Amino acid sequence: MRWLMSTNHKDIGTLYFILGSWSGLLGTSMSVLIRTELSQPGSLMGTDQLYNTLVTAHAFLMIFFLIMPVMIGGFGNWLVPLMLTAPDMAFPRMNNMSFWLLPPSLMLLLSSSIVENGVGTGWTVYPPLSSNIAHAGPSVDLAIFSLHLAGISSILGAINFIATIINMRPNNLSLEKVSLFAWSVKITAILLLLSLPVLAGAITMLLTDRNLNTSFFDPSGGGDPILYEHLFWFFGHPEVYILVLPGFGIISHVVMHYSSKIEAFGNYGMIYAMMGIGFLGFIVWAHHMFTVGMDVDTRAYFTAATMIIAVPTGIKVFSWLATIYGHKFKSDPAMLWAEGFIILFTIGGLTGIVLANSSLDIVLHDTYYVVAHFHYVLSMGAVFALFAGFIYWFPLMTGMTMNPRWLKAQFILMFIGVNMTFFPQHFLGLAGMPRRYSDYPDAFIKWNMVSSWGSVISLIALLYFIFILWEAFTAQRMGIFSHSQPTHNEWFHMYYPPLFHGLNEQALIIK
Ligand code: HAS
Ligand code: CU
Repeated sequence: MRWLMSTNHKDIGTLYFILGSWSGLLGTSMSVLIRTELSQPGSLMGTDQLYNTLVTAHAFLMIFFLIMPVMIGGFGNWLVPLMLTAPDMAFPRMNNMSFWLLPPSLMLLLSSSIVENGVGTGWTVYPPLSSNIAHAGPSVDLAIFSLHLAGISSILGAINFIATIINMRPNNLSLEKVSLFAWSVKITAILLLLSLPVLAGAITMLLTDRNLNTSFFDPSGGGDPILYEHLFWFFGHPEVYILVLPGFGIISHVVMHYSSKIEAFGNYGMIYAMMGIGFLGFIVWAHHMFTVGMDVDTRAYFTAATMIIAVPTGIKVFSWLATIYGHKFKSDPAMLWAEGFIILFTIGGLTGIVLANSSLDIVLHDTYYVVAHFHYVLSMGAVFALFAGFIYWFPLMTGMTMNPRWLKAQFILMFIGVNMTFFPQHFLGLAGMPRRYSDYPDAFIKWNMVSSWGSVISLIALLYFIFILWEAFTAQRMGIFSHSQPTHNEWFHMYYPPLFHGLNEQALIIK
Protein backbone atom coordinates (compact mmCIF):
# COMPACT_ATOMS: atom_id res chain seq x y z
CA MET A 1 0.00 0.00 0.00
CA ARG A 2 3.03 2.29 -0.17
CA TRP A 3 1.74 3.79 -3.41
CA LEU A 4 -1.03 5.47 -1.42
CA MET A 5 1.65 7.69 0.10
CA SER A 6 3.45 8.02 -3.21
CA THR A 7 4.84 11.38 -4.26
CA ASN A 8 5.03 10.28 -7.88
CA HIS A 9 2.85 12.32 -10.22
CA LYS A 10 1.55 9.27 -12.08
CA ASP A 11 0.59 7.40 -8.90
CA ILE A 12 -1.18 10.50 -7.59
CA GLY A 13 -2.90 10.97 -10.93
CA THR A 14 -4.15 7.39 -10.68
CA LEU A 15 -5.42 7.98 -7.14
CA TYR A 16 -7.39 10.95 -8.44
CA PHE A 17 -8.85 8.80 -11.22
CA ILE A 18 -9.95 6.18 -8.68
CA LEU A 19 -11.52 8.73 -6.33
CA GLY A 20 -13.15 10.53 -9.24
CA SER A 21 -14.67 7.34 -10.65
CA TRP A 22 -16.04 6.33 -7.26
CA SER A 23 -17.66 9.71 -6.61
CA GLY A 24 -18.84 9.88 -10.20
CA LEU A 25 -20.69 6.59 -9.78
CA LEU A 26 -22.26 7.81 -6.55
CA GLY A 27 -23.25 11.08 -8.21
CA THR A 28 -24.71 9.10 -11.10
CA SER A 29 -26.76 6.94 -8.77
CA MET A 30 -28.21 10.11 -7.27
CA SER A 31 -29.07 11.44 -10.73
CA VAL A 32 -30.94 8.20 -11.40
CA LEU A 33 -32.93 8.69 -8.20
CA ILE A 34 -33.69 12.27 -9.25
CA ARG A 35 -34.88 11.18 -12.70
CA THR A 36 -36.95 8.37 -11.16
CA GLU A 37 -38.73 10.83 -8.86
CA LEU A 38 -39.39 13.05 -11.88
CA SER A 39 -40.41 10.24 -14.24
CA GLN A 40 -44.03 10.81 -13.26
CA PRO A 41 -45.97 13.43 -11.34
CA GLY A 42 -46.68 12.89 -7.67
CA SER A 43 -44.26 11.99 -4.97
CA LEU A 44 -42.07 8.90 -5.01
CA MET A 45 -39.71 9.67 -2.14
CA GLY A 46 -42.43 11.26 -0.05
CA THR A 47 -40.15 13.99 1.19
CA ASP A 48 -39.07 17.07 -0.71
CA GLN A 49 -36.16 17.72 1.64
CA LEU A 50 -34.67 14.35 0.67
CA TYR A 51 -35.16 15.17 -3.01
CA ASN A 52 -33.43 18.53 -2.58
CA THR A 53 -30.63 16.91 -0.60
CA LEU A 54 -30.04 14.48 -3.46
CA VAL A 55 -29.93 17.35 -5.96
CA THR A 56 -27.39 19.18 -3.79
CA ALA A 57 -25.18 16.14 -3.20
CA HIS A 58 -25.37 15.20 -6.89
CA ALA A 59 -24.04 18.64 -7.89
CA PHE A 60 -21.27 18.69 -5.28
CA LEU A 61 -20.15 15.16 -6.14
CA MET A 62 -20.05 15.81 -9.86
CA ILE A 63 -18.33 19.21 -9.61
CA PHE A 64 -15.89 18.80 -6.73
CA PHE A 65 -15.35 15.05 -6.67
CA LEU A 66 -15.63 13.95 -10.30
CA ILE A 67 -14.79 16.68 -12.83
CA MET A 68 -12.21 18.67 -10.87
CA PRO A 69 -10.24 15.69 -9.45
CA VAL A 70 -10.23 13.79 -12.74
CA MET A 71 -9.48 16.68 -15.11
CA ILE A 72 -6.92 18.56 -13.03
CA GLY A 73 -5.81 15.93 -10.50
CA GLY A 74 -5.92 12.94 -12.85
CA PHE A 75 -5.04 14.17 -16.33
CA GLY A 76 -3.12 17.18 -14.98
CA ASN A 77 -0.85 15.11 -12.77
CA TRP A 78 -0.32 12.41 -15.35
CA LEU A 79 0.33 14.61 -18.34
CA VAL A 80 1.68 18.02 -17.32
CA PRO A 81 5.11 16.75 -16.10
CA LEU A 82 5.37 14.44 -19.15
CA MET A 83 4.49 17.26 -21.53
CA LEU A 84 7.07 19.52 -19.90
CA THR A 85 9.65 16.69 -19.86
CA ALA A 86 9.89 17.35 -16.10
CA PRO A 87 10.73 14.52 -13.71
CA ASP A 88 7.71 15.26 -11.50
CA MET A 89 5.57 18.10 -10.15
CA ALA A 90 7.34 21.01 -8.44
CA PHE A 91 6.15 20.00 -4.94
CA PRO A 92 5.64 16.22 -4.96
CA ARG A 93 4.82 15.82 -1.27
CA MET A 94 2.34 18.68 -1.32
CA ASN A 95 0.85 16.92 -4.33
CA ASN A 96 0.14 13.87 -2.18
CA MET A 97 -1.39 16.09 0.48
CA SER A 98 -3.68 17.77 -2.06
CA PHE A 99 -5.06 14.36 -2.90
CA TRP A 100 -5.46 13.14 0.67
CA LEU A 101 -7.48 16.19 1.69
CA LEU A 102 -10.20 14.95 -0.62
CA PRO A 103 -11.30 11.69 1.07
CA PRO A 104 -12.06 13.44 4.39
CA SER A 105 -13.78 16.21 2.44
CA LEU A 106 -15.86 13.57 0.69
CA MET A 107 -16.73 11.94 4.01
CA LEU A 108 -17.89 15.27 5.42
CA LEU A 109 -20.05 15.84 2.35
CA LEU A 110 -21.65 12.41 2.62
CA SER A 111 -22.15 12.91 6.37
CA SER A 112 -23.86 16.22 5.64
CA SER A 113 -26.50 14.46 3.59
CA ILE A 114 -27.12 11.52 5.92
CA VAL A 115 -27.33 13.25 9.31
CA GLU A 116 -30.50 15.04 10.43
CA ASN A 117 -32.33 16.49 7.43
CA GLY A 118 -29.46 16.87 4.98
CA VAL A 119 -28.53 19.92 2.94
CA GLY A 120 -31.48 20.83 0.74
CA THR A 121 -30.09 24.13 -0.45
CA GLY A 122 -28.67 23.32 -3.86
CA TRP A 123 -24.93 23.70 -4.52
CA THR A 124 -25.26 27.48 -4.19
CA VAL A 125 -26.09 27.21 -0.44
CA TYR A 126 -27.93 30.56 -0.50
CA PRO A 127 -28.98 32.08 2.81
CA PRO A 128 -31.57 32.48 4.28
CA LEU A 129 -32.44 28.92 3.16
CA SER A 130 -29.03 27.75 4.40
CA SER A 131 -29.24 29.77 7.62
CA ASN A 132 -29.98 28.14 10.94
CA ILE A 133 -33.72 28.69 10.88
CA ALA A 134 -34.50 26.89 7.60
CA HIS A 135 -31.61 24.46 8.04
CA ALA A 136 -31.21 23.82 11.75
CA GLY A 137 -28.85 21.05 12.77
CA PRO A 138 -25.31 20.24 11.68
CA SER A 139 -25.87 19.27 8.02
CA VAL A 140 -25.02 22.62 6.43
CA ASP A 141 -22.02 23.04 8.75
CA LEU A 142 -20.68 19.67 7.63
CA ALA A 143 -21.10 20.70 4.00
CA ILE A 144 -19.24 23.94 4.71
CA PHE A 145 -16.35 22.03 6.30
CA SER A 146 -16.32 19.70 3.33
CA LEU A 147 -15.94 22.67 1.00
CA HIS A 148 -13.19 24.09 3.19
CA LEU A 149 -11.13 20.92 2.78
CA ALA A 150 -11.85 20.56 -0.92
CA GLY A 151 -10.92 24.22 -1.32
CA ILE A 152 -7.59 23.83 0.48
CA SER A 153 -6.88 20.76 -1.65
CA SER A 154 -7.54 22.70 -4.85
CA ILE A 155 -5.58 25.77 -3.80
CA LEU A 156 -2.52 23.65 -2.96
CA GLY A 157 -2.94 21.79 -6.25
CA ALA A 158 -3.23 25.07 -8.14
CA ILE A 159 -0.03 26.43 -6.59
CA ASN A 160 1.70 23.21 -7.54
CA PHE A 161 0.61 23.33 -11.19
CA ILE A 162 1.46 27.01 -11.58
CA ALA A 163 4.92 26.50 -10.06
CA THR A 164 5.49 23.37 -12.14
CA ILE A 165 4.54 24.92 -15.47
CA ILE A 166 6.54 28.08 -14.82
CA ASN A 167 9.66 26.51 -13.32
CA MET A 168 9.99 22.90 -14.42
CA ARG A 169 10.40 23.44 -18.15
CA PRO A 170 13.69 22.71 -19.91
CA ASN A 171 15.43 25.90 -21.01
CA ASN A 172 14.54 25.49 -24.65
CA LEU A 173 10.83 25.01 -23.99
CA SER A 174 9.49 28.56 -23.90
CA LEU A 175 6.00 29.23 -22.56
CA GLU A 176 4.53 29.76 -26.02
CA LYS A 177 5.74 26.30 -26.99
CA VAL A 178 4.13 24.61 -24.00
CA SER A 179 1.39 22.22 -25.11
CA LEU A 180 -2.24 23.33 -25.10
CA PHE A 181 -3.27 20.91 -22.37
CA ALA A 182 -0.56 22.19 -20.03
CA TRP A 183 -1.66 25.74 -20.87
CA SER A 184 -5.26 24.89 -20.07
CA VAL A 185 -4.22 23.49 -16.69
CA LYS A 186 -2.10 26.55 -15.95
CA ILE A 187 -4.97 28.93 -16.69
CA THR A 188 -7.39 26.75 -14.72
CA ALA A 189 -4.99 26.82 -11.77
CA ILE A 190 -4.85 30.62 -11.83
CA LEU A 191 -8.66 30.74 -11.87
CA LEU A 192 -8.74 28.37 -8.88
CA LEU A 193 -6.21 30.40 -6.96
CA LEU A 194 -8.14 33.64 -7.44
CA SER A 195 -11.70 32.39 -6.98
CA LEU A 196 -11.60 29.71 -4.28
CA PRO A 197 -10.57 32.03 -1.44
CA VAL A 198 -13.70 34.09 -2.15
CA LEU A 199 -15.88 30.99 -1.77
CA ALA A 200 -13.98 30.12 1.39
CA GLY A 201 -14.73 33.60 2.74
CA ALA A 202 -18.42 33.38 1.86
CA ILE A 203 -18.99 29.97 3.43
CA THR A 204 -17.00 30.90 6.51
CA MET A 205 -19.15 34.01 6.96
CA LEU A 206 -22.18 31.74 6.57
CA LEU A 207 -20.70 29.43 9.19
CA THR A 208 -20.30 32.25 11.70
CA ASP A 209 -23.79 33.55 10.85
CA ARG A 210 -25.12 30.10 11.66
CA ASN A 211 -23.10 29.45 14.80
CA LEU A 212 -21.59 32.62 16.26
CA ASN A 213 -24.43 35.12 15.91
CA THR A 214 -22.80 37.28 13.25
CA SER A 215 -25.20 38.70 10.68
CA PHE A 216 -23.24 39.14 7.45
CA PHE A 217 -26.20 37.81 5.49
CA ASP A 218 -29.01 38.59 7.92
CA PRO A 219 -30.91 41.87 7.34
CA SER A 220 -32.20 41.90 10.93
CA GLY A 221 -28.60 42.46 12.01
CA GLY A 222 -27.74 44.88 9.23
CA GLY A 223 -26.50 42.22 6.83
CA ASP A 224 -27.62 41.35 3.30
CA PRO A 225 -28.27 37.93 1.71
CA ILE A 226 -27.45 39.44 -1.70
CA LEU A 227 -23.88 39.88 -0.49
CA TYR A 228 -23.64 36.09 -0.26
CA GLU A 229 -24.88 35.74 -3.84
CA HIS A 230 -22.23 38.16 -5.11
CA LEU A 231 -19.46 36.38 -3.20
CA PHE A 232 -20.68 32.94 -4.26
CA TRP A 233 -20.93 33.80 -7.96
CA PHE A 234 -17.63 35.64 -7.98
CA PHE A 235 -16.35 32.14 -7.31
CA GLY A 236 -19.16 30.24 -9.06
CA HIS A 237 -18.79 31.66 -12.51
CA PRO A 238 -15.01 31.17 -12.81
CA GLU A 239 -15.70 27.70 -11.41
CA VAL A 240 -17.71 26.69 -14.48
CA TYR A 241 -14.72 27.58 -16.67
CA ILE A 242 -12.45 25.72 -14.25
CA LEU A 243 -14.59 22.68 -15.02
CA VAL A 244 -14.34 22.98 -18.77
CA LEU A 245 -10.96 24.59 -19.58
CA PRO A 246 -8.89 21.40 -19.05
CA GLY A 247 -11.44 19.71 -21.30
CA PHE A 248 -10.65 22.31 -23.98
CA GLY A 249 -6.99 21.33 -23.66
CA ILE A 250 -7.79 17.62 -23.97
CA ILE A 251 -10.00 18.18 -27.02
CA SER A 252 -7.21 20.14 -28.74
CA HIS A 253 -4.81 17.21 -28.37
CA VAL A 254 -7.30 14.58 -29.49
CA VAL A 255 -8.37 16.66 -32.48
CA MET A 256 -4.76 17.37 -33.46
CA HIS A 257 -3.84 13.73 -33.28
CA TYR A 258 -6.72 12.26 -35.24
CA SER A 259 -6.44 14.99 -37.86
CA SER A 260 -2.73 14.18 -38.28
CA LYS A 261 -1.73 17.73 -37.46
CA ILE A 262 1.38 18.50 -35.49
CA GLU A 263 -0.12 21.69 -34.11
CA ALA A 264 -3.66 22.93 -33.58
CA PHE A 265 -4.93 25.52 -36.05
CA GLY A 266 -4.13 28.91 -34.51
CA ASN A 267 -2.08 27.59 -31.61
CA TYR A 268 -1.42 31.05 -30.18
CA GLY A 269 -5.03 32.03 -30.77
CA MET A 270 -6.03 29.01 -28.70
CA ILE A 271 -3.78 30.13 -25.84
CA TYR A 272 -5.02 33.71 -25.95
CA ALA A 273 -8.63 32.53 -26.22
CA MET A 274 -8.22 30.50 -23.02
CA MET A 275 -6.63 33.49 -21.27
CA GLY A 276 -9.48 35.66 -22.54
CA ILE A 277 -12.10 33.23 -21.27
CA GLY A 278 -10.30 33.07 -17.93
CA PHE A 279 -10.16 36.84 -17.57
CA LEU A 280 -13.72 37.50 -18.77
CA GLY A 281 -14.92 34.73 -16.46
CA PHE A 282 -14.18 37.03 -13.52
CA ILE A 283 -16.28 39.99 -14.66
CA VAL A 284 -19.61 38.39 -15.54
CA TRP A 285 -20.73 36.77 -12.29
CA ALA A 286 -23.96 38.69 -11.78
CA HIS A 287 -25.59 37.02 -14.82
CA HIS A 288 -26.58 34.41 -12.23
CA MET A 289 -28.52 36.97 -10.22
CA PHE A 290 -30.45 39.05 -12.76
CA THR A 291 -33.62 38.46 -10.73
CA VAL A 292 -32.40 39.97 -7.46
CA GLY A 293 -33.50 43.48 -8.41
CA MET A 294 -30.38 44.95 -9.96
CA ASP A 295 -30.72 48.29 -11.65
CA VAL A 296 -31.04 48.27 -15.40
CA ASP A 297 -27.55 49.63 -16.16
CA THR A 298 -25.89 46.92 -14.11
CA ARG A 299 -27.95 44.32 -15.93
CA ALA A 300 -26.98 45.83 -19.28
CA TYR A 301 -23.31 45.64 -18.29
CA PHE A 302 -23.44 42.01 -17.15
CA THR A 303 -25.41 41.01 -20.25
CA ALA A 304 -22.87 42.65 -22.57
CA ALA A 305 -19.80 41.37 -20.72
CA THR A 306 -21.21 37.83 -20.66
CA MET A 307 -21.96 37.73 -24.36
CA ILE A 308 -18.39 38.79 -25.18
CA ILE A 309 -17.23 35.37 -23.91
CA ALA A 310 -18.78 33.89 -27.07
CA VAL A 311 -15.90 35.51 -29.02
CA PRO A 312 -12.89 33.65 -27.49
CA THR A 313 -15.03 30.50 -27.18
CA GLY A 314 -15.98 30.82 -30.84
CA ILE A 315 -12.27 31.17 -31.67
CA LYS A 316 -11.70 27.83 -29.98
CA VAL A 317 -14.63 26.07 -31.68
CA PHE A 318 -13.67 27.33 -35.15
CA SER A 319 -9.99 26.53 -34.56
CA TRP A 320 -10.88 22.93 -33.70
CA LEU A 321 -12.96 22.74 -36.88
CA ALA A 322 -10.10 24.24 -38.89
CA THR A 323 -7.72 21.70 -37.36
CA ILE A 324 -10.00 18.86 -38.46
CA TYR A 325 -10.58 20.43 -41.88
CA GLY A 326 -9.08 18.55 -44.80
CA HIS A 327 -8.67 15.28 -42.97
CA LYS A 328 -10.60 12.18 -43.93
CA PHE A 329 -13.25 11.24 -41.37
CA LYS A 330 -12.31 8.12 -39.45
CA SER A 331 -14.47 7.11 -36.53
CA ASP A 332 -11.85 6.46 -33.86
CA PRO A 333 -13.52 6.29 -30.44
CA ALA A 334 -11.59 9.17 -28.82
CA MET A 335 -12.21 11.35 -31.88
CA LEU A 336 -15.94 10.54 -31.77
CA TRP A 337 -16.07 11.88 -28.21
CA ALA A 338 -14.15 14.98 -29.29
CA GLU A 339 -16.51 15.62 -32.20
CA GLY A 340 -19.47 15.03 -29.89
CA PHE A 341 -17.93 17.55 -27.52
CA ILE A 342 -17.58 20.23 -30.18
CA ILE A 343 -21.19 19.86 -31.35
CA LEU A 344 -22.89 19.56 -27.97
CA PHE A 345 -20.73 22.08 -26.13
CA THR A 346 -21.61 24.60 -28.83
CA ILE A 347 -25.32 23.94 -28.30
CA GLY A 348 -24.84 24.50 -24.56
CA GLY A 349 -22.83 27.64 -25.23
CA LEU A 350 -25.55 29.09 -27.45
CA THR A 351 -28.24 28.57 -24.79
CA GLY A 352 -25.82 30.35 -22.44
CA ILE A 353 -25.91 33.35 -24.80
CA VAL A 354 -29.70 33.23 -24.62
CA LEU A 355 -29.57 33.24 -20.80
CA ALA A 356 -27.06 36.08 -20.79
CA ASN A 357 -29.82 38.43 -21.96
CA SER A 358 -31.15 39.75 -18.68
CA SER A 359 -34.67 40.34 -20.00
CA LEU A 360 -34.92 36.72 -21.16
CA ASP A 361 -33.24 35.45 -18.02
CA ILE A 362 -35.89 37.08 -15.81
CA VAL A 363 -38.26 34.50 -17.32
CA LEU A 364 -35.85 31.59 -17.70
CA HIS A 365 -33.98 31.87 -14.40
CA ASP A 366 -34.56 28.87 -12.12
CA THR A 367 -36.29 26.92 -14.89
CA TYR A 368 -35.23 23.73 -16.61
CA TYR A 369 -33.83 25.82 -19.47
CA VAL A 370 -30.89 26.62 -17.19
CA VAL A 371 -30.61 22.93 -16.25
CA ALA A 372 -30.51 22.02 -19.95
CA HIS A 373 -27.87 24.72 -20.59
CA PHE A 374 -25.45 23.59 -17.95
CA HIS A 375 -25.82 19.90 -18.62
CA TYR A 376 -24.98 20.51 -22.29
CA VAL A 377 -21.76 22.30 -21.33
CA LEU A 378 -20.95 19.96 -18.43
CA SER A 379 -22.40 16.45 -19.01
CA MET A 380 -21.76 16.74 -22.72
CA GLY A 381 -18.87 19.17 -22.53
CA ALA A 382 -16.63 18.39 -19.58
CA VAL A 383 -17.67 14.71 -19.37
CA PHE A 384 -17.30 14.09 -23.13
CA ALA A 385 -13.81 15.62 -22.94
CA LEU A 386 -13.08 13.33 -20.02
CA PHE A 387 -14.08 10.27 -22.07
CA ALA A 388 -12.12 11.52 -25.08
CA GLY A 389 -8.99 12.02 -23.00
CA PHE A 390 -9.38 8.80 -21.04
CA ILE A 391 -9.78 6.66 -24.16
CA TYR A 392 -7.01 8.54 -25.96
CA TRP A 393 -4.42 8.26 -23.16
CA PHE A 394 -5.55 4.90 -21.74
CA PRO A 395 -2.78 2.98 -23.60
CA LEU A 396 -0.21 5.47 -22.29
CA MET A 397 -1.39 5.19 -18.71
CA THR A 398 -1.98 1.44 -18.54
CA GLY A 399 -0.06 -0.01 -21.48
CA MET A 400 -3.29 -1.77 -22.49
CA THR A 401 -6.02 -1.20 -25.06
CA MET A 402 -9.81 -1.15 -24.88
CA ASN A 403 -11.92 -2.76 -27.59
CA PRO A 404 -12.39 0.02 -30.20
CA ARG A 405 -15.55 -1.40 -31.75
CA TRP A 406 -17.29 -1.67 -28.39
CA LEU A 407 -16.16 1.84 -27.57
CA LYS A 408 -17.87 3.14 -30.69
CA ALA A 409 -21.14 1.41 -29.80
CA GLN A 410 -20.81 2.74 -26.28
CA PHE A 411 -20.31 6.28 -27.56
CA ILE A 412 -23.43 6.07 -29.74
CA LEU A 413 -25.50 4.76 -26.84
CA MET A 414 -24.27 7.48 -24.49
CA PHE A 415 -24.79 10.16 -27.15
CA ILE A 416 -28.42 9.09 -27.56
CA GLY A 417 -28.90 8.83 -23.79
CA VAL A 418 -27.64 12.25 -22.77
CA ASN A 419 -29.37 14.08 -25.62
CA MET A 420 -32.62 12.32 -24.84
CA THR A 421 -32.21 13.28 -21.19
CA PHE A 422 -31.35 16.93 -21.61
CA PHE A 423 -32.73 18.20 -24.91
CA PRO A 424 -36.37 17.97 -23.74
CA GLN A 425 -35.41 19.99 -20.68
CA HIS A 426 -35.16 23.05 -22.96
CA PHE A 427 -38.86 22.60 -23.76
CA LEU A 428 -39.76 22.12 -20.10
CA GLY A 429 -37.86 25.27 -19.19
CA LEU A 430 -39.44 27.36 -21.92
CA ALA A 431 -42.83 26.09 -20.75
CA GLY A 432 -42.02 27.33 -17.27
CA MET A 433 -41.14 24.22 -15.28
CA PRO A 434 -39.00 25.38 -12.32
CA ARG A 435 -35.81 23.58 -11.23
CA ARG A 436 -35.28 22.05 -7.74
CA TYR A 437 -38.87 20.82 -7.26
CA SER A 438 -39.78 17.15 -6.84
CA ASP A 439 -43.20 17.42 -8.47
CA TYR A 440 -44.84 19.10 -11.45
CA PRO A 441 -48.23 19.67 -13.12
CA ASP A 442 -49.53 17.09 -15.61
CA ALA A 443 -48.73 19.39 -18.54
CA PHE A 444 -45.06 18.49 -18.12
CA ILE A 445 -45.47 14.69 -18.07
CA LYS A 446 -44.43 13.93 -21.64
CA TRP A 447 -40.97 15.52 -21.76
CA ASN A 448 -40.18 14.43 -18.22
CA MET A 449 -40.83 10.81 -19.18
CA VAL A 450 -38.62 11.15 -22.25
CA SER A 451 -35.92 12.70 -20.07
CA SER A 452 -36.09 9.93 -17.48
CA TRP A 453 -35.89 7.19 -20.12
CA GLY A 454 -32.91 9.01 -21.57
CA SER A 455 -31.18 8.81 -18.20
CA VAL A 456 -31.78 5.04 -18.16
CA ILE A 457 -30.07 4.77 -21.55
CA SER A 458 -27.12 6.83 -20.27
CA LEU A 459 -26.87 4.57 -17.23
CA ILE A 460 -26.75 1.47 -19.45
CA ALA A 461 -24.07 3.16 -21.57
CA LEU A 462 -22.04 3.89 -18.44
CA LEU A 463 -22.31 0.27 -17.28
CA TYR A 464 -21.24 -0.78 -20.78
CA PHE A 465 -18.15 1.43 -20.43
CA ILE A 466 -17.31 -0.19 -17.10
CA PHE A 467 -17.59 -3.57 -18.81
CA ILE A 468 -15.25 -2.42 -21.61
CA LEU A 469 -12.78 -1.21 -19.00
CA TRP A 470 -13.02 -4.49 -17.09
CA GLU A 471 -12.48 -6.45 -20.30
CA ALA A 472 -9.40 -4.36 -21.16
CA PHE A 473 -7.82 -5.01 -17.78
CA THR A 474 -8.74 -8.71 -17.91
CA ALA A 475 -7.59 -9.37 -21.47
CA GLN A 476 -4.29 -7.54 -20.81
CA ARG A 477 -3.66 -6.64 -24.44
CA MET A 478 -0.29 -5.14 -23.66
CA GLY A 479 1.51 -2.75 -25.94
CA ILE A 480 0.18 0.36 -27.53
CA PHE A 481 0.38 -0.75 -31.15
CA SER A 482 -3.29 -1.53 -31.72
CA HIS A 483 -4.38 -0.20 -35.11
CA SER A 484 -6.71 2.48 -33.83
CA GLN A 485 -4.42 3.70 -31.10
CA PRO A 486 -1.43 5.97 -31.47
CA THR A 487 1.95 4.34 -32.03
CA HIS A 488 4.89 5.16 -29.85
CA ASN A 489 6.22 7.66 -32.36
CA GLU A 490 2.87 9.38 -32.45
CA TRP A 491 2.82 9.61 -28.66
CA PHE A 492 6.18 11.16 -28.94
CA HIS A 493 4.87 13.81 -31.33
CA MET A 494 2.14 14.59 -28.88
CA TYR A 495 4.30 15.14 -25.88
CA TYR A 496 7.06 17.06 -27.52
CA PRO A 497 5.44 18.61 -30.56
CA PRO A 498 7.26 21.91 -30.26
CA LEU A 499 10.57 20.30 -29.42
CA PHE A 500 10.17 17.88 -32.23
CA HIS A 501 11.41 20.04 -35.07
CA GLY A 502 14.78 21.12 -33.79
CA LEU A 503 15.81 18.21 -31.62
CA ASN A 504 17.18 14.77 -32.05
CA GLU A 505 14.32 12.39 -31.39
CA GLN A 506 16.59 9.56 -30.30
CA ALA A 507 18.25 11.73 -27.68
CA LEU A 508 14.92 12.42 -26.04
CA ILE A 509 13.76 8.82 -26.10
CA ILE A 510 16.86 7.74 -24.20
CA LYS A 511 16.14 10.43 -21.60
FE1 HAS B 1 -23.40 29.00 -18.17
C1 HAS B 1 -25.82 29.24 -15.73
C2 HAS B 1 -24.36 32.02 -19.50
C3 HAS B 1 -20.85 28.84 -20.47
C4 HAS B 1 -22.15 26.24 -16.55
N1 HAS B 1 -23.90 27.93 -16.48
C5 HAS B 1 -24.94 28.18 -15.63
C6 HAS B 1 -24.97 27.19 -14.59
C7 HAS B 1 -23.90 26.36 -14.80
C8 HAS B 1 -23.24 26.84 -16.00
C9 HAS B 1 -23.49 25.18 -13.94
O1 HAS B 1 -25.94 34.45 -18.50
C10 HAS B 1 -26.03 27.08 -13.50
C11 HAS B 1 -25.52 27.53 -12.17
C12 HAS B 1 -26.62 27.37 -11.14
O2 HAS B 1 -26.64 26.34 -10.45
O3 HAS B 1 -27.49 28.25 -11.04
N2 HAS B 1 -22.76 30.20 -19.71
C13 HAS B 1 -23.30 31.37 -20.10
C14 HAS B 1 -22.57 31.89 -21.26
C15 HAS B 1 -21.57 31.00 -21.52
C16 HAS B 1 -21.70 29.93 -20.54
C17 HAS B 1 -22.86 33.14 -22.05
N3 HAS B 1 -21.82 27.78 -18.47
C18 HAS B 1 -20.89 27.89 -19.46
C19 HAS B 1 -19.90 26.85 -19.33
C20 HAS B 1 -20.26 26.13 -18.22
C21 HAS B 1 -21.46 26.72 -17.70
C22 HAS B 1 -18.71 26.67 -20.26
C23 HAS B 1 -19.62 24.94 -17.57
C24 HAS B 1 -18.83 24.11 -18.17
N4 HAS B 1 -24.82 30.35 -17.72
C25 HAS B 1 -25.02 31.55 -18.35
C26 HAS B 1 -26.06 32.30 -17.64
C27 HAS B 1 -26.47 31.52 -16.55
C28 HAS B 1 -25.69 30.29 -16.64
C29 HAS B 1 -26.57 33.63 -17.97
C30 HAS B 1 -27.49 31.86 -15.46
C31 HAS B 1 -28.84 31.37 -15.81
C32 HAS B 1 -29.78 31.52 -14.64
O4 HAS B 1 -30.79 32.18 -14.79
O5 HAS B 1 -29.52 30.93 -13.56
C33 HAS B 1 -20.53 31.14 -22.61
O6 HAS B 1 -19.23 30.89 -22.12
C34 HAS B 1 -20.79 30.21 -23.77
C35 HAS B 1 -19.89 30.55 -24.94
C36 HAS B 1 -19.97 29.51 -26.01
C37 HAS B 1 -20.64 29.63 -27.17
C38 HAS B 1 -20.61 28.53 -28.19
C39 HAS B 1 -19.44 28.57 -29.14
C40 HAS B 1 -19.30 29.87 -29.85
C41 HAS B 1 -19.44 30.03 -31.18
C42 HAS B 1 -19.27 31.41 -31.74
C43 HAS B 1 -20.52 31.95 -32.39
C44 HAS B 1 -21.60 32.28 -31.42
C45 HAS B 1 -22.07 33.55 -31.22
C46 HAS B 1 -23.29 33.75 -30.35
C47 HAS B 1 -21.45 34.75 -31.84
C48 HAS B 1 -21.44 30.83 -27.50
C49 HAS B 1 -19.71 28.89 -32.10
C50 HAS B 1 -24.44 34.14 -31.22
C51 HAS B 1 -25.76 33.75 -30.60
C52 HAS B 1 -26.71 32.97 -31.16
C53 HAS B 1 -27.91 32.56 -30.36
C54 HAS B 1 -26.66 32.46 -32.59
CU1 CU C 1 -21.91 32.07 -15.22
